[in-house]
Parts: sequence; structure tokens; C-alpha cells
Amino acid sequence: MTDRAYALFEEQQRARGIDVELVKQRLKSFTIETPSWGYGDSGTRFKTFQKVGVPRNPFEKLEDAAEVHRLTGVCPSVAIHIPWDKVDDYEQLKRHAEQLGLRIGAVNPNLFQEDEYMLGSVCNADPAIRRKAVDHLLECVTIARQTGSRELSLWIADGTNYPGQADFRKRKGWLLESLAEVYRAMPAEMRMLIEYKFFEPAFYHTDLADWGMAFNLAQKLGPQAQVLVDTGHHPPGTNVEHLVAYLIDEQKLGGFHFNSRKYADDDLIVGAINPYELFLIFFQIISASADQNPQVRTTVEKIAYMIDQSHNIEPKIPAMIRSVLNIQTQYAKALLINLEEVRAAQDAQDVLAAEDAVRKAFEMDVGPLLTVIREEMGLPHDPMKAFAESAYASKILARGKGGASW
Ligand code: AOS
Ligand code: ZN
Ligand code: ZN
Ligand code: ZN
Repeated sequence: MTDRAYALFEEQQRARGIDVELVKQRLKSFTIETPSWGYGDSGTRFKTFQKVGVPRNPFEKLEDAAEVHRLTGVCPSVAIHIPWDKVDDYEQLKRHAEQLGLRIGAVNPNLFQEDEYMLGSVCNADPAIRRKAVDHLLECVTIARQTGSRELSLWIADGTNYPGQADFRKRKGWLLESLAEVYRAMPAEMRMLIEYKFFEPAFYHTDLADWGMAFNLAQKLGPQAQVLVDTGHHPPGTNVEHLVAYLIDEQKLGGFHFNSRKYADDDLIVGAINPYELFLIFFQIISASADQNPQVRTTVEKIAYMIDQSHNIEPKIPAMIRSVLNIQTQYAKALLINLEEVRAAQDAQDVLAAEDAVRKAFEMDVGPLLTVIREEMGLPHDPMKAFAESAYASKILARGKGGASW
């Protein structure tokens, strides 16, 4: 059945002028980083449900991530969060990752969980608190060196709840000054990825509220600083694929935190709510990967595709696998867009033909393609089912309840 379905798929795509071998190559080399915190217990401000089998420490989180990689074949790196993943010996954590066939990905500092940070961290009016925050960021640069990570991934939760509470412009200055010190401490091969979010935990203003502010900051810091787009961090209606294209064109798109949102920063399974948005983001990326400007192409090659999701009610490992598969599906569909067809329609200013050239790829069934790719990579056809039936799924139950949580 699969063979026949795939043969038909291949024939149809060839007839449309799609290089199926190239599509397959690109899918096989497309990797997605999973977050250590996605394996632990997480919740809302109302309740954190404790699940059976949740990892009890950073080493076990890596083991769960390795299981996701074993079943999907495309998740070789894991983002860590400090101090959630604090260990005595980071070289040992690195070795543990390597033994599992993984590497440590982005290092995420935590500037939002200590009492001192109630009124801000790097934007706090108190220089002693700013010092503490910068020292933590510098510690994370060191941890990144020790673990072989090349990305420092920053989400600054600073903001205020009431008009007049603080001086916006002074805080803007402190933010730049603080990050500049961290930037100077980074080795040449390290990137600083700057995330933004328009509200929460602060509800009146957030110091790094949108991509424009992150972009401006990254420009001022230098070429090693880029913007990180978390798909859940925009007001409803924001055209995320547009800002993605804009940032790529400015060589300032550093990476993604993928997740789904319906209302705010919901952190749900990727592709669960608006798969068309994800597809359109990939359309922009794929289109830029064929740009004439080599710097734009290099920017695209270096994009860090990361998942940032927290699981309140769903089992952690299957939720992560689901997200990985959903990302692959939308990427595969976007690879079926015939860019020449789009360009010709754009040149002819044929609005409906252009829209059709993009949308029809979204409507195609990439199931047979993904099955064949998994087969060629020696992976299970259905990673969800494979996990449910795996020895690993039953083995982790022995961990009991009360694993790691934030
Ligand atoms: C928070 O909303 C951001 O998405 C950050 O990336 C954060 O560090 C991550 O979600 C872990 O809490
Ligand atoms: Zn309420
Ligand atoms: Zn994020
Ligand atoms: Zn978020």
C-alpha cells in the first residue's frame, strides 16, 4: 500500500516539476531541538499535575530526549535551562549527552524565578540586582563553553504592571548595557538569541516586548546577536511569517521556539492550532534559502529550530514526538511549493494563481513521503505507536511520581 501510494506521490510531484530527491534530502537533514523542560512536570499558575515516569534530574531528561531522537531521527540536540538543569559537573552532562547520541543545544538562563527579580533583572533599577543578573548570564556563557553549546538563548521576563511604575527609557539603557557585557564575554562561535514576548509575567509593559525591539538590540550588539521567534509570543493576528521574512532578509533571524497558541503564550503541541501558519513560515524560509544573496542563505542555514512547549495534561514524550512529526509534516508540505510557479504568478501579478501555487502544496498528502523517508532512515513508520509499544515507555514508570518540575 505504502509503495503504491508513494509511487503515485512521486509521479505526481515529478509532473509538477518538484525534485523529489532534493525534498527527501532536505527532510532528512532538517533537525529540531527539544527542550529539557518539556520532559519535566509543568503547569499553570493554578496547578501542576504530577505525572508518573517524569525524569528526576537533568541526566534522565536527556535520556527521554534520546528516546525522541531514536524514534524520530531528527532531534539530536537538547536545550537546557539553568538552574533547572544545574549539575555539579557540566562536562559530565556533555558526556552523558554524547553517550546517548545527543549534544547540548541552547543554554537558557533563568532570570525570572528569584525573589530579587520581582521588579526586574537586567532592567532592575537596583544596580546590585542587575549585577546578579549579568553574573548569571555570564555563568551561562561558561556553561555553554563547558557543554559545547553554541547558543545562549535569552528570554528576559522584565516588565512592569502599572503606568508610572518605572522609567521605560532608563530600563532600555540598562538592558543594552547588561547584554553588551554578556556579548563581549561570548566566544566567536557563540550566538546570542534574543527572545521577546509582549506580556506575561508583566501585564502593563514588557521591556523586550516585540521583534522590533529584539531586532534593534541585536543590531546594536553585533553580528553574533540575533532574534529568536517564539511562535506563541505575538498578539493575535500578527503576521508571523512576514516578520520571519523581514528578519531573514536583515540576517537577524537566529532561531525559533515552536509551539501552538490559541489565546496567548499557551505552549501547546506544535501545529495543533494553526498548521497553516507554520507552513507559511516554512514557505518564507525555503524561499529565502534560494536567495541570490549568500548572506541570506547562510542566515537560513544557521536557523536553530527549537521546540518550546510545556505539557500540563499530556504525557511528555509522546507530546514531544507529536510536535516533531507535525513540524516535519508542514516542512514537507512547504517543500512541495513550486517556487518558480509562485514567482511567475507574482511577476504576472496574478493574485489568484500566486495564492493557489502556495495553498495547493498545503493541501497535499505527504504521508507516503514521510513513511518512505522514515523507512530509508531506519526509523519506525509510526513513531507515536512505536513509543507506546516500547520497552522505554514501561521502563520509565519505575521513576514514579514527583519528577523534575519548574
Ligand atoms: C517564556 O515565555 C519563553 O517562551 C521562554 O523561552 C522560556 O524560557 C521557556 O518557555 C521556559 O520557561
Ligand atoms: Zn481569572
Ligand atoms: Zn520560548
Ligand atoms: Zn513562551
